[in-house]
Amino acid sequence: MKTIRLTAAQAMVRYLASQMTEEGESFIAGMWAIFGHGNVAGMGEALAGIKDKLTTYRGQNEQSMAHAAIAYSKQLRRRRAMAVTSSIGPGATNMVTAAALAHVNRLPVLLIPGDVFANRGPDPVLQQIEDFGDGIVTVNDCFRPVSRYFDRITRPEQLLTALPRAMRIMTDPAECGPVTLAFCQDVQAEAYDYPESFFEKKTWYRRRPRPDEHELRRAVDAIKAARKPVIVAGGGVHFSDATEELKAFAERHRVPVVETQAGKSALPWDHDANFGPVGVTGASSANAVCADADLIIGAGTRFQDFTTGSWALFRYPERRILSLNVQPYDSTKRDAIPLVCDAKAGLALLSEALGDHRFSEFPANLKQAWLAGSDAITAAPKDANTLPTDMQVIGAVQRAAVDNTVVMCAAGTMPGELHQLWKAGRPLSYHMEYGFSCMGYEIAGGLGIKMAEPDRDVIVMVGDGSYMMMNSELATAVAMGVKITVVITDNRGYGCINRLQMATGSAEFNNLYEHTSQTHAMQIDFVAHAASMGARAVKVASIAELEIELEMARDAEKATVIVIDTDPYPTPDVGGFWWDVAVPEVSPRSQVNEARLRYETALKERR
Ligand SMILES: Cc1ncc(C[n+]2csc(CCOP(=O)(O)OP(=O)(O)O)c2C)c(N)n1
Ligand SMILES: [Mg+2]
Repeated sequence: MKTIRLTAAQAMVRYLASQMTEEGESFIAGMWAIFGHGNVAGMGEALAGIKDKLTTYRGQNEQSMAHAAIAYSKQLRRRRAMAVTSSIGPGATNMVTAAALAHVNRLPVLLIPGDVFANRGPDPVLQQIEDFGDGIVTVNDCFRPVSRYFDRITRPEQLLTALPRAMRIMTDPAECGPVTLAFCQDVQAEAYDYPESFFEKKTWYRRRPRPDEHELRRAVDAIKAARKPVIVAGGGVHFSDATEELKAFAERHRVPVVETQAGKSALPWDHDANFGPVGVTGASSANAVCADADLIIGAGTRFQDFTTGSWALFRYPERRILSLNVQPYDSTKRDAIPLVCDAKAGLALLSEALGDHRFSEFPANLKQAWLAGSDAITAAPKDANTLPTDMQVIGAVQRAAVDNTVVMCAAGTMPGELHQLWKAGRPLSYHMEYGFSCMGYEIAGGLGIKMAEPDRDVIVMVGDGSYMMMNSELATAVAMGVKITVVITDNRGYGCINRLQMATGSAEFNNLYEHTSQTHAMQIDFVAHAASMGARAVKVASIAELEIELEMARDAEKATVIVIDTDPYPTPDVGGFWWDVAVPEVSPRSQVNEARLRYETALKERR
């Protein structure tokens, strides 16, 4: 056996650079790195040595670097992924939130935190926590519940089994998620005679599992027995590249489609079968179809509470759920009839098996009524003297959008209102991280999206709160020449949580700055802040100015930040559905008691 003597870190990066996609690109599209003593000598030397084949990027925070990596993969439908390496201790734990985000959203990312010395020579090394009763616990054990595969590399030859397992998880459609390879810092530098064959190019083909024939038959029977089915299209439709099959299915069998946050843009907004966004942040049209449906057909959805209205939305008495999902875990939720398969393959086979079976006409008028209502609230304001609403900001961005625009967001007011109001055209023109809804995903995520699809116009929507939480990858985007447009809606605090607080009967408290314990009124100059990181930054005074600046941003030479003050109180008065947020059972506040009564009534609707 021919061998080659490499350090474990050299072997790791050499292996990663040899893993290919079906399309002939390297699966790992790059490595984000912030070095410390836990990875600079081992991983750092190895990455410098392979930089022609595997590019290393330096961001500003391990969490946001991982956000960029995750967004990159989401935008590419998981075809490629990125890796992130950190030192031990704080650099490592900074990535835990990002790991959880990738875990919830079923997205691949390879996290390589440094770890303590395997040989324990320096015990305790700088930043090592000490467990009094367990000799093998390190901070990296925090990654266990938020990784789909976790391993700790304590000997160089363990890479021979750990790395192929890591690749399998990241390329497996059902088990896809974050992989953490905690890399003991002494081991990174340790040499071993690796078989040369380990570094040969390897292609990872996409698996498209077809349904079991009995499951397929039961699914066909269930659909044929239904009178009013609806398809709930989730993120799996995009991951599987099944948008054409979904459209063909909906047209041929005339089944209405509604879209989750992750599924939005599966069908164009104006397609006859698309009844719009579903659930808590849904359209009246979609929710009416769902309330009436006797068969809910999930297509690549995990049925999270925003989709199901905390399980009160699908309220037809004898309704059943059929869950087409590549992951068995999702396929049997709420006693669903399982159809375990890839969405693209499964929808095509299901359609074939259904033959000419066709349901009655799509419900009339629902969609027109919805669009009339939503168009009214996104229209440019007549009165330029009042503070714009976030809905009007969405309208402006929509009017300024072009065919290849991707609008993205993650947390705050915007995700819900974009889900409701954004008119998505082509697939993946809408990128929402709403599995974890992580404040701080936005700017780094925008960077990742633009790296994945450099030709697309990427618009990041971010609230002032999320911007304040994490913004520093803006400097990275500017430095890397990655041109994104960031729209900051400044309502001076956490507007959406403030409204939720009021809706649950509480007084306004600790959300908007004016309700916090401050002695000097918080005033943040977002333009100066963004400009200090090298971005083009402007503040606009009106919706009309916003539209002009959005056009200018498209032709600008670098990343642009546009700041607009908005009103923290108004929300769409159309669409939407109940969401289960538990209201206190006892309280001296009468408003809380009233909210509790409403809550108890609403709970009775849950199925
Ligand atoms: C990391 C993180 N912390 C807390 C939350 C809970 N949370 C959701 S939205 C929000 C406020 C967002 O404020 P902002 O970005 O200004 O948006 P707004 O609702 O004001 O438009 C908070 C605190 C979260 N989603 N993520
Ligand atoms: Mg805000």
